[in-house]
This record gives sequence, C-alpha cells and structure tokens, in this order.
Amino acid sequence: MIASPYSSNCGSVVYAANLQRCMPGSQASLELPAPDSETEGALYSSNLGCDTSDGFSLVSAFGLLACLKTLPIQNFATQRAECEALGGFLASARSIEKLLLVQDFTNGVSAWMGLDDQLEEGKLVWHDTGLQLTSSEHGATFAAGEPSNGGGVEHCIINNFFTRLNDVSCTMTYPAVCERPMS
Ligand SMILES: [Ca+2]
Repeated sequence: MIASPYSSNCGSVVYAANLQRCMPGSQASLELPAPDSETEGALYSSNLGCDTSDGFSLVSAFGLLACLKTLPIQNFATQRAECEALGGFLASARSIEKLLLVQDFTNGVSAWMGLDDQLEEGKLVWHDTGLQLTSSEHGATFAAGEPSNGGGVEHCIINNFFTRLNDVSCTMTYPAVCERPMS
C-alpha cells in the first residue's frame, strides 16, 4: 500500500488528479486554468513526491499513486540493472489495485515486475522490500495456476497475463515498469 503523499503535503488544499497538483480547498474549480507555479509558489508543485527526472511520471489510478517509467524491451537482468541505476526498482504490485494501476500504465502490454525466485525456486521475493510473496498477495495478483515454473525455467514475473501476474523465463525479453519510491 502506497501512502498518499498529498495528505501531508497539501494541508488545507485538495489534490486535483487530472491536473496532478494541489488546488486551494473547496474553492478549486477543475474548469479553471491551473495556477501559475511562478507566482503561486511551491504549493502548486506537480511532483507530489515523485522525482520526475529521467522520464518518470506520477500515475494516479484506483485510489493509488505511483512514480513510474517504462523501459524498452530487454531481458530481466538488464531491466533490473537499468532500473536500479535510475534509483528505482522493478514495479511491485502486492494488491490488485496496484497491479491494475501498473497495467493501465503499460496499456495492456506485458512487462517485467519486481519479483523473482531465481535465488530459491518457489520463494518469490519482492525487489523493493526483500520480503517473500505472501499467500494473500499471491491470491490477489497471480493468474490461475501461476506461478507454474513451466519447464522448470520460469523464475521471473511479468504482468498482463490474463490481466494478472505470471512467471516466465528470465531470458525472455519484455518492456519493464520501473518504479521510484515516493518521497
Ligand atoms: Ca508461468
């Protein structure tokens, strides 16, 4: 679960998801142009805890926020290294809401996620926390019958497999979703 940054950042203002910025309290109208950040100051910063350098975007959907970037098609190890070099981790999705947010972001194209059992078969570990996949997380996010370890070679995780997670060979090539922690 990602904490909402705007609950602490906005104070007496509200967050306008379509504008991706804080707006003045109940007087805000989404029909009006956004305030000029030059004159209104940091209150109207659009970052809201997402470092948007290097092409990352603040994504808002299903009641969650995440700081995401897609990486072009590569194998799992290459994607993990490139994402970590950007100060991120391959995206996590411990809930169906987070998984749907990520899959929305990739427009239904399968992409590498931050979860694998390369170290020990059957022990899937999240990259962002180092913690093992729980049974409830598995039930919420994996496709039926997955992870299957098909052919004994499926140790890395993609999304958008019948709208859920699936294990495939780490040497296959997919885009990846890189996620930066929200500050
Ligand atoms: Ca599989």
